[in-house]
Amino acid sequence: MAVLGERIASYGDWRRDLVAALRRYVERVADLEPGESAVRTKVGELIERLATERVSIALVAEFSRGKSELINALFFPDSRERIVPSSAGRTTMCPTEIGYEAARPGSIRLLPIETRARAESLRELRDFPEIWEEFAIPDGDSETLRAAFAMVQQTRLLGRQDAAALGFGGDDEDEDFVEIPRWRHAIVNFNHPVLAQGLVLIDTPGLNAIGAEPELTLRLIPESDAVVFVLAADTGVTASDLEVWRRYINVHPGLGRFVVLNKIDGLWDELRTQGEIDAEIARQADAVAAVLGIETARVFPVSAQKGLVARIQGDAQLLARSRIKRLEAALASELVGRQQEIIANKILREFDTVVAAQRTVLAARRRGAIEQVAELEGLRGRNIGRVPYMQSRIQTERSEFERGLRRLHGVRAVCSKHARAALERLGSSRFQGAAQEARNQVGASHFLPGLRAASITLFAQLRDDLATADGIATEIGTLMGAIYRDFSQDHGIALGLPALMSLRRHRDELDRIEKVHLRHLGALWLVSFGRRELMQRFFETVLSQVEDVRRSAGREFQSWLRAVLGPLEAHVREHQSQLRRRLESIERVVEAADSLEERIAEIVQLRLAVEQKLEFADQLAAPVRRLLRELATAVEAETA
Ligand SMILES: Nc1nc2c(ncn2[C@@H]2O[C@H](COP(=O)(O)OP(=O)(O)O)[C@@H](O)[C@H]2O)c(=O)[nH]1
Ligand SMILES: [Mg+2]
Repeated sequence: MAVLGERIASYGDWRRDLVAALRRYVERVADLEPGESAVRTKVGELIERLATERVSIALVAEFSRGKSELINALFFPDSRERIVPSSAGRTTMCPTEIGYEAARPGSIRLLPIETRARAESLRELRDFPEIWEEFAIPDGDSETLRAAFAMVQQTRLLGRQDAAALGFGGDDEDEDFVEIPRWRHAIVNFNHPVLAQGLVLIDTPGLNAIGAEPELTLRLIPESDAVVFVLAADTGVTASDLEVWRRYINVHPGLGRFVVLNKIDGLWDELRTQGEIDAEIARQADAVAAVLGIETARVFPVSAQKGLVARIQGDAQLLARSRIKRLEAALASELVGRQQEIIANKILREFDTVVAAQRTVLAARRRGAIEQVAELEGLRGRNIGRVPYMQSRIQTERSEFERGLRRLHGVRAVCSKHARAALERLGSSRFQGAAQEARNQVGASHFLPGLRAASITLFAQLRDDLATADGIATEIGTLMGAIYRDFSQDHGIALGLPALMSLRRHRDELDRIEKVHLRHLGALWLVSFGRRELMQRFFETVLSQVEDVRRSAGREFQSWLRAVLGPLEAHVREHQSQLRRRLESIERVVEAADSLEERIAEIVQLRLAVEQKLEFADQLAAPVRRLLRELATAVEAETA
């Protein structure tokens, strides 16, 4: 298998192993009370995240630059034939997602172009299976698969007016009819090893067929993990290539971008030396980098076609000349490697936090047992005279603790009130209200400034909500931090201070969406001549994206809140029951219900049991930690 395929496969294997290790962890964690249900919930979330993890690559270019051939060469060389049809002319007419979800049968799903007239965004339309046309693709049936791809090429003729209503302007102003794509979006679900590991490819059509599809600019491209922009050596950077670059790629600066200069085999000239050819390729790569305003190192000259042929025929020399491996290595380490590193770090952090919280409760129980044994040992040799003193000391401790608890409950009530206010700010109903208002404004507005104003108001409100929630989080963090400190000083409950939370990331994301949106708005206004349904559809996409940011901010806030308020609760209960046990022990010894030595032995036993649990906790977490840490070092080694 190709390097990239192997890398994706090993990432998939790693995720599967990790999920298995986490499942084993959850199965046995019941033996580890306390706080076991919190652990269970958290680990369940982690498993869910790993299972739905995907690596997506969008290929963007004008038609005929070789996107489809590149997909074949990079991802399907083992199939020994072209999986994605590649030919001269406009082949891909609509954005096509190629991936594999095991939960559904192999198929192609096609969304008719007429759905562009509907108000819902593409994201929402995914939830209406009845409006998609679906054709089965049996496993391993590449014949049917090819037929499915042929459907993606279908077009239809539409009157100029109707075409314009769907966002397509014709090339030739004199024609009465315009040829437009038949489908708006295609999803291919095909059982192939690399796809089954979670790779999703997004093949996009050239500029003409894209028309005014907001989803591509606002979602498909920015939400993919990397974008591969394909140019061809024989055409250089044309005006429309540049348009694609500016409109669809260069607006997303944070994106992992790879620029491919394809078809370098056209420069292989028998009458020239290899040195001359290499110099020519280097010169072209420099020129591309200069025009696009990127570093030459980001330009990958390749021959997709020769790369595919070389792989199929096992021709090592041709493979080297195709230079496909350098592109692959970059994608493997920068894209898959980085993705894996990010996910490993995130999961390690969350797993450790939840496991550590449980561990500190056990450690407190162990310390309590040790102290209690020391206390009882003080009663040896009929030192009964000390009993009233000890009893009153524990009573004092207890009432001090009760005071602390009352303070904790007070602070918690304040925090809860604050938290409710923040969650209300980040809540769905407030957002829906604002969205509806903006929709009405957009619907009523016939002019670009009106649209712009509605958007700006909506973004400003949400930004303000996020800032307010951030402020509230800081306040809660400060209040709880003080309580944590008090409990650790006064009652020896050693807990790490709660982590701070910031919705900075969400605010940045919002800024990014707004920028792209406002920039796109002007361009869209020009091509659609202010057609209301187009503007509305565009706006719906923006809304659904903003809604995602809001939802994610709300979830983040809530899970942070649980992390801040939760652990102390478990410790408080633990501490309370320890105080009660200490008093009980002394009383029972005084009443001679138990002999002192028996009681001491019992508590030593208890301590041993807790120590076993601590050991077991570490053992249980070890396989999960190993998988996560192993990876961190592997990634470091690779980039070194
Ligand atoms: N010489 C040469 N031709 C290529 C190469 N890659 C693709 N092509 C040809 O360019 C045309 C368009 O390729 P295709 O993959 O369909 O382009 P797409 O429209 O970007 O998907 C086809 O005729 C391919 O055979 C290459 O590396 N070298
Ligand atoms: Mg194609």
